[in-house]
Amino acid sequence: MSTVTTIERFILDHQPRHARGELTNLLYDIALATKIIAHKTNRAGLIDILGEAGQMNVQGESQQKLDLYAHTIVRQICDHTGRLCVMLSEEEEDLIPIPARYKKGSYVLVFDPLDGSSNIDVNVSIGTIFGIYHCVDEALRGRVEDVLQPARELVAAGYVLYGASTMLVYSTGDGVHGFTLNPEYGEFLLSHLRLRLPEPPAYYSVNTAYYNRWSPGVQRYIDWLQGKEPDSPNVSARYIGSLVADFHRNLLRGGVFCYPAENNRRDGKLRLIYEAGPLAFLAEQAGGYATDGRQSILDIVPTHPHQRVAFYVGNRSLVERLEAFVRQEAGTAQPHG
Ligand code: AFP
Repeated sequence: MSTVTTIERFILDHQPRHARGELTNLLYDIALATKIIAHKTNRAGLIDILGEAGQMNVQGESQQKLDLYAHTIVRQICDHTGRLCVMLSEEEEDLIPIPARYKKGSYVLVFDPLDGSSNIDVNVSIGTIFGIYHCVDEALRGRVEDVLQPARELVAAGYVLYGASTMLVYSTGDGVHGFTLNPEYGEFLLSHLRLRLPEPPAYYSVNTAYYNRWSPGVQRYIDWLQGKEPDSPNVSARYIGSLVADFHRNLLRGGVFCYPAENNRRDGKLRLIYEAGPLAFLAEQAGGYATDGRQSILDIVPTHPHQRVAFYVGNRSLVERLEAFVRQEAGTAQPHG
């Protein structure tokens, strides 16, 4: 029988020698929270049978929207363990402080508890995204400065995909590793060691319904992806509309995911700190690249916790080509090979 590696074992084996175990335990807390979320999302279709959101279910408990439920689970599992100084969630406008009655830790957790939640009702894959930073000043309790760090400073990042099976994919800066939840044991087991974006890439992913809202440079880039230029790549289109699922597919098959800025939405739709940043970190760890069109997502210093950003991520060859089209549009084009 081949060796089975649980996520707990893997995280422990891969922590640096000087580690105090705080990050290891935080990653394990996140894995635990997402196992609980996975259990709940798997029962999502039963809500119609067992009770609508806002009503009492058969156990007499009030039903919660799943994204709020996921937010609460992560928050409750992580707020009292002494590993965090502050949290930021897509589901809460304000920073989430660690209550004064609990010990404060030295890490910062940013997360989107359930991304793609409009897909829940139609049984399409959804996901949780997370990023972990060191707090800026260990002597202080969490402040906004702690979450306004560029993604290049991430200590770890990852996502959990609730799909045909549940997968946790993460990196602490030493490659990207994937674990598949075995529902019989309730354990994440190592299934994908050192993921790399394959070449040549297979897919491009973008919502072409918004074509008329994009700048001419972005339109020309999408035309290029669609095979309209002599040097177009040979890529096929796939778009789920669920960021984690689109990113995951492209990570395994190679490709580029695009969510451009639009005429009426100059900063795009996706969030920098807890969506684009962590996925950009993973992409670079897998040999890829992420940009807003002008600079690496990893170098953007956020000015607001819920800031949005245009987002292109995937194989470096495809993503850098977008930057070339944008430069060309700005009239500062470099000759492209
Ligand atoms: P929802 O959470 O509203 O479903 O949005 C999902 C999402 O934030 C991200 O997961 C998708 O990549 C993107 O939006 C899809 O947006 P469009 O529907 O505008 O293409």
